[in-house]
Amino acid sequence: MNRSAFQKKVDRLLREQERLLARPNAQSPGGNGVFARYRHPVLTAAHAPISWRYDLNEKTNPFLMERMGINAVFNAGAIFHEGKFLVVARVEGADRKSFFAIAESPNGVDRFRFWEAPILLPQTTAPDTNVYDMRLVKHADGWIYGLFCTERKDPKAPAWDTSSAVAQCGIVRTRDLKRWERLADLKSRSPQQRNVVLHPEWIDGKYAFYTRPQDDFIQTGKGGGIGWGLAAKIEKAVLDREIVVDSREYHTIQEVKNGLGPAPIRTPRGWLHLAHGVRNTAAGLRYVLYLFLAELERPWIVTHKPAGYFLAPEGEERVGDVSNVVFSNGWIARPGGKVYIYYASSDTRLHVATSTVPRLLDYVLHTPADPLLSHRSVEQRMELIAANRTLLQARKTSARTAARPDGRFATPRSMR
Ligand code: M1P
Repeated sequence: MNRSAFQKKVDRLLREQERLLARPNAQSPGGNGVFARYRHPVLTAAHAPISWRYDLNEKTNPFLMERMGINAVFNAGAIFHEGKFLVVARVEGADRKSFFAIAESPNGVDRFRFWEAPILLPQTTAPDTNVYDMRLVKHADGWIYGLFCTERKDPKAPAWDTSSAVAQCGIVRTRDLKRWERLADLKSRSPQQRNVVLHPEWIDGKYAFYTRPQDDFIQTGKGGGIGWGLAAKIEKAVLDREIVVDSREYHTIQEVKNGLGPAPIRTPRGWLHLAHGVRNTAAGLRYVLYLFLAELERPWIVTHKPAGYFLAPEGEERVGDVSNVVFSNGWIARPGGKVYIYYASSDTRLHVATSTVPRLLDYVLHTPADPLLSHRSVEQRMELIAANRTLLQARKTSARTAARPDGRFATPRSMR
């Protein structure tokens, strides 16, 4: 039987997508020794299944048009589950609504493929207008939790204001990432909450949360900073008190605001954290990622924090729906120490970078902290230059002694 022109078009769509989904990824050359970037993003709008976007019935869609476009696939929570690398991505439709969908990969760096359908999130009595940025964490209580931002129109906004929203922390839990139970939204004293993360272990028999209290939807007001609070139970979690663990600071990468990324990784030296910092520029806000370390027994005490950013937008990452942004809410540490960092660029696509726990620890333990003053920063650099001067001189001397008897230089081993 001859395939109709319509069927051939469908064949082509499916074939082209298969090619994209099967595309191998490879580490980008170069790098700074702290982490490695990869050549291709791991998820984009084009990775969303054809069946989520097209009506494949010739009778109802004779022109084979994309009926329900996908605008972007970005900020993803991540977990290693039953031998697979899973991410729960923020998928944004052309209608601006975000939703969550799981994609899996056999190796964490390529061949990410969405499960057949997105997550249909159970609702509370106040339906979510929008949801985004889920942090997945396997808690010591045995459940896998997903904490995300739920946004609803601000009921107090005047009639002319159709933009102001109230952001709060929604909570779901699951055992298999297929059936989700919705719990009550987190209650805290802050009028706005985003970037809330569940700590994976009990603290004094309580659930511990990293928060980001704010006065306003966009502006932090007198709030801001990464907060910390305890709740006696998770089913109707209430934080009576929040303390600030990592505050925003004048003339730093987190001058305007900051927020925790994924749940921290337990290491022998402390809890390793990945977070985002935001500063203002003439071109708008700039989001970068930074790392810090906190005490194991008292996770609210930060012990080490390198100056500046760990990862900033680069090349094509700098451009997208919200340009000059990198954001991460998911990473996976494997038993051998390898770390897969899922970060999104410019609210448009998802990338992976890899490193290892020892390497990241070395970075946080031995990179100087922000001295907060330009001349102190120059002094730090002078120390480095002075230490390197001695080493570079020693290299020159050893290269001279390695010179061949005929007076010509032997090629150093490292350059062969
Ligand atoms: O547009 C950049 C990011 O803005 C928000 O992050 P924050 O609350 O820290 O400002 C979030 O909407 C996030 O999803 C988005 O990537």
